Amino acid sequence: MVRPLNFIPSCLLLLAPQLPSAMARQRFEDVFPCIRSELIDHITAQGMPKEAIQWYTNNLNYNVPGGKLNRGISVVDSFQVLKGTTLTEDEYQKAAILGWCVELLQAFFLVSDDVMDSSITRRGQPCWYKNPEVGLIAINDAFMLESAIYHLIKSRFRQESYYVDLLELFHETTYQTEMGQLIDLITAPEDHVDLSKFNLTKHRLIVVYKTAFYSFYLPVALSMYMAGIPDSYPSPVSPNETVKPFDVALSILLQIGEYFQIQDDFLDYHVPPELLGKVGTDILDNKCSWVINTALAVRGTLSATRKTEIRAILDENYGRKDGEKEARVKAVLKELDIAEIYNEYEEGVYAKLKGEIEKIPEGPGLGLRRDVFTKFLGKIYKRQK
Ligand code: GPP
Ligand code: MG
Ligand code: MG
Ligand code: MG
Repeated sequence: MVRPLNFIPSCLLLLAPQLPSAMARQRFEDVFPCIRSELIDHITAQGMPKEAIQWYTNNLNYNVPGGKLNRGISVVDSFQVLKGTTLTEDEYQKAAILGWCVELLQAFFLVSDDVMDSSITRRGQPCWYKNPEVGLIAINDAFMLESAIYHLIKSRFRQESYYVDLLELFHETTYQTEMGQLIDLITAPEDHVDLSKFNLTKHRLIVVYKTAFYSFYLPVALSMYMAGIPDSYPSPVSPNETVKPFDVALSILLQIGEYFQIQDDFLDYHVPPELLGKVGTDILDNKCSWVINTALAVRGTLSATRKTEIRAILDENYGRKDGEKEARVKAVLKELDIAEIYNEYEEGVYAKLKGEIEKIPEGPGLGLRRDVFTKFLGKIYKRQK
């Protein structure tokens, strides 16, 4: 494989203040082999047989590095913003290791989620458990991906003052995601449609717990611990006020996470597969998505007769594995002008978040930086895929 970026000396990489994203990605990807070696060396030193070492290597290679890596890379990006000056090689390595721990957590979730959802493919290949030799061993493989996080954090961060903060954050985030998974599984089973279980409040709860804590808050909070951001500090613009930076970050990032998922739900329904890069299946799959919840909510503005008719159409046609039924649902969504409601939502949430980010007090010392959030928001605003 040709990898031209390897010809750039690492001293030049260190000097570059803003790496173009392909280079930043390559540099992050290049840390994965070190992490894999450390994990493999460890189980080898435990005296595990050759087959187990090979199995674990396959597990790591198949499930960890093949995704978009946005979560992992955002640990590094946020740390860079908070630190404000170019990272040393050691600082880069540490941030990247925490980034890969987020990717390991994601791999643990996805390997187990695919078993629970009876999914067929993931990241363009069969789901891990679908490989005939794997099957339900995938459950143990998922546990090992999770345990790898704590092995790496111990080996690299045991001496740091924020070691316990990292552990608690990973544990709490995992628990929150499991709660989200629970409500997702019992609200929208694929084989039993019951729209009376759906509403926008439930949707928000599922999204925040199942996705936003681990995808948006976790990477930023990790970088904040690494950067030494204190739990609270006097506001640099009005010193009588106290800033609680982790609370501020949590509030903004959970909202960004919800916005991101609402986009995902809307694009699944609205964008043709040739533009989206995948076929949207939320309607067929009985997903508790923003689109169906919004449709159920706006029925309130229609005449009583049309309201009843629309509810009957949705009850009969939503979540059935049938293209004609899906088309009937889509016709109702068009009638209700879900696309217009989405545009209004997007403008509103963007303005609200921009306003909240601008209110973060910034000073010359160590503290939260608005740029951590504006970067996230800028990347997703008006995205089409
Ligand atoms: C994927 O959601 C699953 C998660 C984000 C968290 C899983 C949590 C566990 C504790 C296992 P999904 O099933 O809605 O999406 P996809 O279509 O990617 O499977
Ligand atoms: Mg799934
Ligand atoms: Mg799922
Ligand atoms: Mg989706």
